[in-house]
Amino acid sequence: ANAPVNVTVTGAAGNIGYALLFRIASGALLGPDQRINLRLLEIPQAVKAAEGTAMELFDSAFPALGTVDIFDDPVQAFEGANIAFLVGSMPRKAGMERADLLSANGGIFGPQGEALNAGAADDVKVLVVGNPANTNALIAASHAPDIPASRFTAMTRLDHNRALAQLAARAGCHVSEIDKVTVWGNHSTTQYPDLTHATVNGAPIPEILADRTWVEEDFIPTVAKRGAAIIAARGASSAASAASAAIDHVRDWCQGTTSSWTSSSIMSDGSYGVAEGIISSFPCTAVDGEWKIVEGLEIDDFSRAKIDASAAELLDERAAVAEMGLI
Ligand code: NAX
Repeated sequence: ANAPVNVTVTGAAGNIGYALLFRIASGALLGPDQRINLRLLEIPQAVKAAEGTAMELFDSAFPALGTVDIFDDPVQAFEGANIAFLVGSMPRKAGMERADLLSANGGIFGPQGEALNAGAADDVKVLVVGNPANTNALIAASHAPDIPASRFTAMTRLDHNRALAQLAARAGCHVSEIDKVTVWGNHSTTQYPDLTHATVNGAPIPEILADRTWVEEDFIPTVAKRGAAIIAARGASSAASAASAAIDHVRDWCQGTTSSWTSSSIMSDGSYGVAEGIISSFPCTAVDGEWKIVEGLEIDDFSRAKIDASAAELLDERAAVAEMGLI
């Protein structure tokens, strides 16, 4: 049998944590035969709730689950981590200034980046889910000089999955029949879900793309604002779908992508005119444990403007955290 894999989950007592931990422990992440040791990080006030979740994990008698340890200190929680899900954060609340939002998250993701740098395993893979996810990932990466920046990623897989679901409904097909959809940019309302290259059962979709009213006024805003629609309906933000997307992201990263590509927020190398040094969403494959940007796609004028606008927002966020000394 393989050695156990150490998986650290921050914000373990929260809504996404509650959905994510049971999927990881059930084998959905690395298969039913890979033993996983869970390391849960919470703030001191939420440690007791995390202990309750750990009791339920214990009671589930998962064959793939090894140990479960709970910490309120990031240095201990990231010790030996092979995979880290950074879920706990300070998301924007009504009336919050951007500077307050970014500085609160700098206080979380700076120290977590340092702790990862100090103690994580050499092969550590980091997925930031906590918002503002892309810039939080940039902050963590900048505090971990010994870890390749390519190991810090942010989650746009939920946006990608939402785009697949919306297109499947429009095309009258199953999501599994769709390929070559991309979410570009920031995990925010400026994100650009791009259907230009999309196929259904291997065939392009010119009739759907010709319906610009649907693409521009229905599809794009529906995907970009889906989080708010879920809150309006459930009275709580997306949790199980976010956890499922987090599993999809890390599973594909470790085991390889199975479709032509998926969407992943990774450190830009300047591809497609997206400035270097921001963590932005691209069409990506995962091969041998590394994300690779799918190069050479044609970008039309509409897409160009949308990609540029979301990259500009990420550059703005980077400038703001740089000015505050957070990166
Ligand atoms: P909850 O508020 O239910 O849970 C967050 C948990 O994080 C809490 O238990 C809190 O105690 C803990 N926490 C806070 N600071 C921490 C720290 N410094 N170290 C460790 N734990 C800490 O939120 P939940 O619904 O689980 O959402 C978590 C995050 O995911 C939010 O930032 C949210 O905005 C973000 N999302 C990101 C998505 C994405 O697609 N990238 C989609 C879903 C979600 O909205």
